[in-house]
Amino acid sequence: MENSEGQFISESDWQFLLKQGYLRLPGAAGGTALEELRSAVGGILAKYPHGFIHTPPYAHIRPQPRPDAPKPSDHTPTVIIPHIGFLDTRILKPLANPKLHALLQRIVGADFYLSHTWFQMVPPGAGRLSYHKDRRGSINFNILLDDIGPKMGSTCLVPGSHINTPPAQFCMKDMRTAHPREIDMTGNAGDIVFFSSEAWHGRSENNSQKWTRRLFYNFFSRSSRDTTPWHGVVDDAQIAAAREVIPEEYHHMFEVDPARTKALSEVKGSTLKRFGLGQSSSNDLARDYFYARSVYGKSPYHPDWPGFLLPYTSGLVQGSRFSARKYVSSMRPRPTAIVAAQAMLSKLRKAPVAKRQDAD
Ligand SMILES: O=C(O)CCC(=O)C(=O)O
Repeated sequence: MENSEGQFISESDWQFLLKQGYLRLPGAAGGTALEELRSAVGGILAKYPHGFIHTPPYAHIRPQPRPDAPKPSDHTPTVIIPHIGFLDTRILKPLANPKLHALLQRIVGADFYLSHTWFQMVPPGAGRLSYHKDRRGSINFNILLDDIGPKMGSTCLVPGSHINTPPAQFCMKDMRTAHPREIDMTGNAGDIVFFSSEAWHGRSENNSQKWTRRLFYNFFSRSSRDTTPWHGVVDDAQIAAAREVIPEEYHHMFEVDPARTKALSEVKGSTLKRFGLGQSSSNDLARDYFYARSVYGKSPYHPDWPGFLLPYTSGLVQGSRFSARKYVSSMRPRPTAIVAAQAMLSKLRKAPVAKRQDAD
């Protein structure tokens, strides 16, 4: 898993990732690594053939196995196995690679977390997952366990949309339909595909006759999250077993320390910069705008904490400079009016009835 430059990815691949928000690495987990991953997943699927009932990742609830197969009409029509790296630690072995570790550190800074691992198997006929952006300060990669072509249930994404774009709901008439510039994260079994959580992304429909299987790995910068989905859900023995397959100097991936995150999340600078970096802003337009203005095209490094990142940033923010024109011109009047009306309605619904009557 290294290229001719002795790195996990070449400099031109790095530039591509910065600009486009995704990167395909053909065969990076191929050969015996792929065989081992498939064997581990096969053993887990034999035990949990229908996967687990969907549980929000940060609910800190232990997921329960599904008694029956998901149906295409279900809210979650795919077979999902959360925390799969802790069910068979062979799935975590790719993370022991120092070159991969260095790349992840370049993206999510010193002391990053392994936030989440999961497996997803997409049945034939499964529909699309709508476009969205996820919380900031993280990076994902998939390992493809099957050859996956276009419209076979892979992650889909709009290239370059991780920078200078508002949340998808302000920009798309229907977030369930394919964007004109959409690409599918296709490839062969054993390929690794990186994608930014901040790009407009979703999952394409599976129009093929085959189930398609992928492993997901998600990492967070320590200044952007004070916990992980697995914390309090997997037991101590599982964490100890996971640490066994990872060199000691990378054990920070399994260490949760909210006080440290709190210290790292302190930001100095203008009121607007502190507002922009005060919370993960992917669905709040005003905060999102000031975040964008404060970080794009600039160094993400925290001035007071060498090697650590400013909260909610990643190494990818350096990819393009902030452009107010590009940001605002991505918005569409109708979707924006709809989001604004929905926000107003939800505020009214939350207001106490007496207060509303007074106002009337
Ligand atoms: O590939 C998929 O199933 C969608 C992934 C996704 O939306 C995510 O990881 O946030």
